[in-house]
Amino acid sequence: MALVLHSSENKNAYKALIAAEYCGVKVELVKDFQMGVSNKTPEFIKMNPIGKIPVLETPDGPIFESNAIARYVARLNPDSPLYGSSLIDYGQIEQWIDFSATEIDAGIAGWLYPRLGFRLYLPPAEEAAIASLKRALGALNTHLASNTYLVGHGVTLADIVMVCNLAYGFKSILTKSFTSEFPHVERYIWTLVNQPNFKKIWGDVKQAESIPPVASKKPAQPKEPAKPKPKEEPKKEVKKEEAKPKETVEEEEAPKPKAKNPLDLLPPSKMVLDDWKRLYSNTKTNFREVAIKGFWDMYDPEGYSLWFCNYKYNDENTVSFVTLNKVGGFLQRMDLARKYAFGKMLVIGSEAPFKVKGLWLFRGTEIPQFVIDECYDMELYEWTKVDINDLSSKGACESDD
Ligand SMILES: N[C@@H](CCC(=O)N[C@@H](CS)C(=O)NCC(=O)O)C(=O)O
Repeated sequence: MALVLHSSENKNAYKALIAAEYCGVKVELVKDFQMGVSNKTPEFIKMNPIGKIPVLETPDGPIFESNAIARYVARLNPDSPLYGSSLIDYGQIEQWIDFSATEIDAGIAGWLYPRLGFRLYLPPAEEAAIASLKRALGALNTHLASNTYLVGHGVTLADIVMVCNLAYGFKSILTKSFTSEFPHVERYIWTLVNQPNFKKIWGDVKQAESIPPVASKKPAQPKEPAKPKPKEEPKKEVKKEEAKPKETVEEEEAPKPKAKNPLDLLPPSKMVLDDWKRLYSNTKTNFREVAIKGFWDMYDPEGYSLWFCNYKYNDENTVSFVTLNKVGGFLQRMDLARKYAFGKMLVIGSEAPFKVKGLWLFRGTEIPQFVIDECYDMELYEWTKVDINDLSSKGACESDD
């Protein structure tokens, strides 16, 4: 008789389903499970007082927590290889299961969930989540440089838990440009998700092509109380997907027709951005006389506009390297506007809190909409258009440079 798993399809349920495949045990998802409904009934709350999925119903009582469920399933078959063949194998399998939960899964969640609106979004918290995830992936990468599997020479429960957490991350937020720093982790996940017992449960795993944008347009203020977690949509017939965040991710994955950038349709300008960039980089001395003068000679206020930006939350800039990373990240993200923009950012002050400000030149007389839409940092700055007829602001541009 099959054991019943109360859950929608998601990475946590998949851990038990994959373990069951390896052990030759029958575990079936409950029919017509509706997230937000089925897990709120008194019967469900009796099985898991916190009302979260998955829950495994066994003849001897229910089990919640996905790793505990996967461990139970793995032990149902005493001959299963999922727990290795020695005490040290067992210890290391448990070690990687815990590492996967506390370092990998927590790091992915810390980066992804605020962006999906499930947690408060704060840029410094995001920086910290990414840094800690990179540290964990770096360690994993080093281990996998000389090991095909986490423990021993075959798949164990540690691989099942790790790959489920990683696969969810790869689908949702860990883009190729992020993961290429960890080539052994890449080799590991793609090898394992293509093994039949994984593939049967996960189907095809496609790596996210972009990082999901921050759900709320307005950045959360530090003192704002945490928003209640949005309720999950009742589940219909959904196959092989993570429960909540997948909708956002799938929308991101849908191929979009490549539209021409509206800025390419603007009337031609006498100012050639690349000429300015070349002049800027080639001017090594007499900057003011050569580059600044050259800029004002070529500037076309009908085809371009200049903008000051001031970081809105300077009082949070208490650690210099975090502030520099934040600005570095912003510049990296603004690379998407390279063809239509030029910017200079400054981190000011020798003591915390550091001030962050900048000056940007954009094609067109307004800040391009695609930049506002695609670079979430834009809303973290106060933007003021430079009035070039106002000599004081013109002077300010020069002194900033
Ligand atoms: N640590 C738990 C996490 C379970 C969990 O967060 N489940 C989510 C869906 S993947 C849930 O049930 N959320 C509903 C809620 O928060 O009320 C496990 O591994 O089973």
